[in-house]
Amino acid sequence: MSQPIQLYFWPTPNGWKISIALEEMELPYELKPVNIGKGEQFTPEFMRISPNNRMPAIVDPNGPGGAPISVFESGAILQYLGRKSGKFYPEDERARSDVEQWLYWQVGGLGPMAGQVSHFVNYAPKLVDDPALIEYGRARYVNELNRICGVLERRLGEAPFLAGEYSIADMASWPWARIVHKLGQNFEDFPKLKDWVDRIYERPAVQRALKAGDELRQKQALSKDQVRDMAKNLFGQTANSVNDAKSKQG
Ligand SMILES: N[C@@H](CCC(=O)N[C@@H](CS)C(=O)NCC(=O)O)C(=O)O
Repeated sequence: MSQPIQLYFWPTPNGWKISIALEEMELPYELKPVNIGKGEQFTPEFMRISPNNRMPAIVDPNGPGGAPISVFESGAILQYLGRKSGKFYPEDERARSDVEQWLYWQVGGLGPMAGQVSHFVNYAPKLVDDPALIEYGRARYVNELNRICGVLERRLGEAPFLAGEYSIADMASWPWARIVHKLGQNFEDFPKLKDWVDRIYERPAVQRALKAGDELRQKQALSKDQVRDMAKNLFGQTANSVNDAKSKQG
């Protein structure tokens, strides 16, 4: 009997990429919550699995050769799961190359840029007293995300899914794309993007993935004090601060 894959997870867009993939691929898994606001990403146990102190990460007890394997970085995890299941990551070289282009585009572009907008829209205003201090950074990332939404809109005018057929590239992009209206963008400007967001939302596996770990999610807007508390763990990290946090947790 194969043991479930352990998914080190917190309910954020990067975490949902992997719970969606596991549900779509029908791979048994168990959630291992990593409360990143409380600093659980710095424990030596977690950092052995994810040296970048970020979730998601997985441990597959039945990895290659039947031995356990751990994988960090959402793109690498999606490729691993796609190869393991033989689903949503085609073997044909042309089709695989299409998937990889859009997957890497997500992990190198959409994800980091949307993440920066989220910082400037959701957190920085509660951390900095003078709004003028954040305006340049906010506008830079909101504009870049707007450009990226334009790329998605053009692509989804040519094909129903990013790589033609539904794939791990859509699973990577969807959790960020579905919230761009909260990140300074207007869905009315991107109707094909909105239609693709809605079509994927309807998928039963996506619904199941959004429910998994839902109880971990903070439902109300965070107060200034809560943001300042989280900020101690999440923002302003340096090499030394990560080493210090790790040794305190160890
Ligand atoms: N490049 C990483 C990004 C993952 C990431 O940024 N995860 C965030 C949550 S969305 C995290 O774990 N943050 C913890 C921290 O900043 O210490 C991936 O694609 O897996």
